[in-house]
Amino acid sequence: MYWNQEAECMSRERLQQLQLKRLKKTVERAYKNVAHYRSVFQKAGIEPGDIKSLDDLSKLPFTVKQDFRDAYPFGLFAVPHNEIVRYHSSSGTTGKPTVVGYTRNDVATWSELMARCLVSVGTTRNSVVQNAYGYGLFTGGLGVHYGAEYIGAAVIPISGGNTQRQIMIMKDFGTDILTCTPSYALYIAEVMADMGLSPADFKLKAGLFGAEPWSENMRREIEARLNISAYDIYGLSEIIGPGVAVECEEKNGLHIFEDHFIAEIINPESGEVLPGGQQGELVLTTITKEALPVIRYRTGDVTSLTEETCLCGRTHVRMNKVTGRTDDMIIVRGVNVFPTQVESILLEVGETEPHYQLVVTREGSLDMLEIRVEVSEKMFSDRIKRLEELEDTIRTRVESVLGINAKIRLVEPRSIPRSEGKAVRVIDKRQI
Ligand code: DLL
Repeated sequence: MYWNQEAECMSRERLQQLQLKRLKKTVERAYKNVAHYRSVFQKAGIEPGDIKSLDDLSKLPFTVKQDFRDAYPFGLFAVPHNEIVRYHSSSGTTGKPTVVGYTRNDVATWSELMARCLVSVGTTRNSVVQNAYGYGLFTGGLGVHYGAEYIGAAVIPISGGNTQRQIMIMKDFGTDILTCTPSYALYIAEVMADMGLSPADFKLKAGLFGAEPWSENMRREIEARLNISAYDIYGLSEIIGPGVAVECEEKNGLHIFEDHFIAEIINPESGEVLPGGQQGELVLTTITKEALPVIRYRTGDVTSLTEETCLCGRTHVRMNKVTGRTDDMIIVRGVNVFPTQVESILLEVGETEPHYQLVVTREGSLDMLEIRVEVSEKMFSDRIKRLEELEDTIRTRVESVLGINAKIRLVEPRSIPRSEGKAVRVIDKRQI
């Protein structure tokens, strides 16, 4: 099933012509309207007119998350403010978050792409879509919402949390499509079983799960426990939000919507573009975005691309499931966390040593974050009450900055293993 067969099944030749036309326009607009791009292009000795073929894309400099932070809040925008109709922001960054903006046309494009994603997993205008992605600055909630409404399906804008109520509504409203993170889907399944309910009590058919990495094992688990078909959806705020790529019924890679984005895979060390099939860092360029054109964005996500034809009939390139990150970002309950954010909180609070570790586990299907941090000899032999106060201070600060409820464990001096190379800051024990 397609939402836009013409776009999704276009011949590769026509697709590439379209990409080139749109790329040229994007590069010109970025150069003209965004000081950052003008300056980095000039430094690299490149002008928009140098882009004559799709291969020329590799001449352009990369954009990284830090560029968004440096330009906080609106420095990378390419349109005047009165053209912006929506802001979103990415989760879990200390200090300056990543701010993104959309024009009316951008919201329309995004709704179209999300409609494609939902239809790809079997949503129709008769569907009831229970949208348990978070509503708010996070792109998941409103992204799915607009796509579902665009199709003409009925959306339940329930957002995440309050799981028992979520399940009651799912049953009573006859939900057939569930959208949320894969870990939350598993949690819903557990609570369902605790409530004495079985999949037969529901009309659920399919789920659109993303915003965090998940494995084939996890897919099997979710599919068995909820008796549904589970599909992967990928996206990131900097590019548009959810709706960059989605699986089709073949579940063999996610089609990237190439009429709106150009994908490359690079060697994360050298920045060199890798040939098809090789694993590396995904780099994305937007070619239709108005408010925030993004050129060669280094996603930090590790995957590979295949152009082999897909049985579903779509011609767009497929990316494999994301297997990891090139940096040390972890995603805990849907929140993106960098160890350095925890580090700056610890430094700010003081009274601890600069030796810490983040231990992530999954209890049932809920992610748990434990922050282990060494305290000084003196502090360690101090009264328990003082230690408890310190734990409390750190916990409160982590909660307010990162939005995560973490367990803080103060440990003895020199008990966190030292490393001769890169410090091992993250121990991820989740078996996903
Ligand atoms: O997570 C957008 C989204 C919402 C995608 C709902 C899918 C569904 P950010 O908060 O900016 O945006 O986080 C983007 O999350 O660079 C990946 O590391 C990770 N990520 C997103 N989707 C997947 C996925 C949203 N399907 C970051 N598999 C990205 C693995 C994913 N990782």
